[in-house]
Amino acid sequence: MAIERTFSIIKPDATERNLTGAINALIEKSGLRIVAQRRVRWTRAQAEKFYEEHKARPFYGELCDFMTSDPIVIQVLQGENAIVRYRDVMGATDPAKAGEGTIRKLHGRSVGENSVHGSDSPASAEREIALNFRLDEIVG
Ligand code: 3AN
Repeated sequence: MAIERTFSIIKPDATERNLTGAINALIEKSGLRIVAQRRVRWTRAQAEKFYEEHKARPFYGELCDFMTSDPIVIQVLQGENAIVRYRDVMGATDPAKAGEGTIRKLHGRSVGENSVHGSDSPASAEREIALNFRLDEIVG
């Protein structure tokens, strides 16, 4: 299995509850390495661009409102099979359906306020990392 990079967001519902450290501990315990990290507040334009594939979905406006409501922590995670592995560490989109011990089961509040984002494919990971980090900010 190849070493991969994936893009992660610790969302506003989690930063607001001071859960950055608790979530990072779960990420690091899984063996994934945090190779870039920055706390930011997205503009509306940044959120709309990031989630443009969901533009037609009914929750798009609400999602962009939420993602700009408080600071977020954006990250690049690195490790073997990192994209699928981080999806496993996060758990299902709906925290009520997420497996025991996953970030969303432990900390998520609802399908919208579900504490973390992780890229869903190699193409998404590449796009999402490029939108948010310069190459020299990622130290593997
Ligand atoms: P995932 O983040 O698990 O890949 P997607 O790609 O289906 O989930 O959805 C992207 C994001 O949109 C989710 N993380 C979630 O925050 C939000 N979202 C998905 N479905 C809903 C919904 N029914 N209502 C509000 N927000 C939603």
